[in-house]
Amino acid sequence: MRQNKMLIPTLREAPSEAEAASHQLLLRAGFIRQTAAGVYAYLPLGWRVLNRVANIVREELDHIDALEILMPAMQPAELWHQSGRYQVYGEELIRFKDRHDREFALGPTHEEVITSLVGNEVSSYRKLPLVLYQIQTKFRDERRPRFGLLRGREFLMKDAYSFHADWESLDHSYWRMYEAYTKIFTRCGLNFRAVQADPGAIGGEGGTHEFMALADIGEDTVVTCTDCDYAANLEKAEAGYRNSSETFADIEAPYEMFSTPNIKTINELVGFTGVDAKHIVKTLIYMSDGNPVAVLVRGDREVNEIKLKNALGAEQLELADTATTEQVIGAPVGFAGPVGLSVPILADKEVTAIGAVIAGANKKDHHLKNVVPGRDFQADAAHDIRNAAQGDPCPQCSGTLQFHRGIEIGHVFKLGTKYSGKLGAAVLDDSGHNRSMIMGCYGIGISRILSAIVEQNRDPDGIVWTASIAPFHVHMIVVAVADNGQMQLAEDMYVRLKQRGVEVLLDDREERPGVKFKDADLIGIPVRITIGKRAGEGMVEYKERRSGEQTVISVEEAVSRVCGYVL
Ligand code: 9G3
Repeated sequence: MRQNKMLIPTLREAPSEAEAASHQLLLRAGFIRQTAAGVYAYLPLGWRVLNRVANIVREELDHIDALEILMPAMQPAELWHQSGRYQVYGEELIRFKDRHDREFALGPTHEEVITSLVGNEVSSYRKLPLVLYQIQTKFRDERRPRFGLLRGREFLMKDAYSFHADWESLDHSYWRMYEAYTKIFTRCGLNFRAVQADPGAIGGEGGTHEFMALADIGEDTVVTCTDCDYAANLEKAEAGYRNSSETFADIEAPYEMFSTPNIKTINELVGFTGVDAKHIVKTLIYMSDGNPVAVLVRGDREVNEIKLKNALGAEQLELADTATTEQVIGAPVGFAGPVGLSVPILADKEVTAIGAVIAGANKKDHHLKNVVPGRDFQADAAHDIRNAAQGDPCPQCSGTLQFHRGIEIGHVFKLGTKYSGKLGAAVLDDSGHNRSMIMGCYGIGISRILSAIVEQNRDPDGIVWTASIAPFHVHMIVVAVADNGQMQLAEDMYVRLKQRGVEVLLDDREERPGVKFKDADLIGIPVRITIGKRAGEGMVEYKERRSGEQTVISVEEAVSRVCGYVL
């Protein structure tokens, strides 16, 4: 491809609103342009990379016998009414009416559409298992789209759905998809972890895994163990417990009230008493499906609201507002404690074995000390409802937990019959009974992967594309395009590389060499071949973008080295 005929509008500076490095670089290198907040156009280079990633996904999914289809983005609202999700999703679900006033949604995902479609077309268990996938634009009206392609409102996803007669068959497909994801992300050159995750609103029984690309810009927290393969999203990560040998002196002393004028937060209490936060109990009042519940965690811990919601089996969970909290504890917020409360108490497991602690007195400007859980109050239940913390013991081995930031690039779910039951996708089993199909669903954020790759593969000069998904394999630069000898050598070399399946971007622009080199570093094509004054001797400069290594070698040597490096 001749760069003079290409559209690669590189920029010296990124627009100020671009905060993430990948967002800045994809804009500056001329890969994408924003059309509206969270809505992007892919220019030729961006489109080429997007297709390289999509084709790797296709190869690996076709390899596990998944069938590619394409579903519509326009989804009739009736399907969402049937699944009961039309109300669950608020403004994030883009709704509109057609000219006949019929309601539609722009598809954020396709469980309803695919389940209805398969339900209509498949009725015998002999047709199962069936794994269908599409690579298609999704629409989610994020309140705060940010970081370019990392969190857009219109994005490219590969979403796959599997249909089974039994759980064993689902399990088989789930792990084949899991392995396919591992191959896909490895071929994309990503540093990723597969982590145990929480199914969230999508629901479904039997577990789910997220694939996380490690990057500081990532919104998720990935928890891994120093010694074993334990890995989980912080939403789900368990905190290991070691029976603390620590005993507590004068535990038989009764609790007693003491004055803490206007001391409301844990930090203020630590400062005022000199007692470490781990000997303080934090009491928070939550509304669980509208009913108040007191939640207790150690003073130095954070409540994990996903674990809490799962422990309570609540549909709706949120912190009680100030008025409700003050009504429940009979005192101002900040003096809440478990002793003498009239609402159910759910304690984090750690609190039940914590020994004598300080807690709120449920009385303005007062706390209690020497409170002993189990003696001075009874928790109605004890569960792991706290966030794991860096340095916690691993729940699987004697190692310790470490935190990383991660970008979710893939997610695999066991759905069970959550959608097939509601949308009537059933098959006759071998004894003639009608059974709802058992489903799995599997997503990859194709456009998000571009940003994840750039976050992990860049340097001060620009992007450093991995050969497997680079927009071109070779960036060929002619120093003096007016010099026939140089141009002729370039043309010959271009043809020889093309014949070997090497994709070449030939920079034949009337630009100063410095500008061409800066653009080449910014765009990040893996190999740069420079044709300059030694063209007459058949010598060219060969440079690898990633290592920066450069040498002057013969055309022949350059051709064979390029093929060895990029194919
Ligand atoms: C919605 C809106 C946003 C959503 C969903 C529905 C996320 C929704 C979860 C999934 C689960 C899997 C198949 C591919 C892999 C992920 N955001 N999810 O269901 F209406 Cl507005 O999409 N779907």
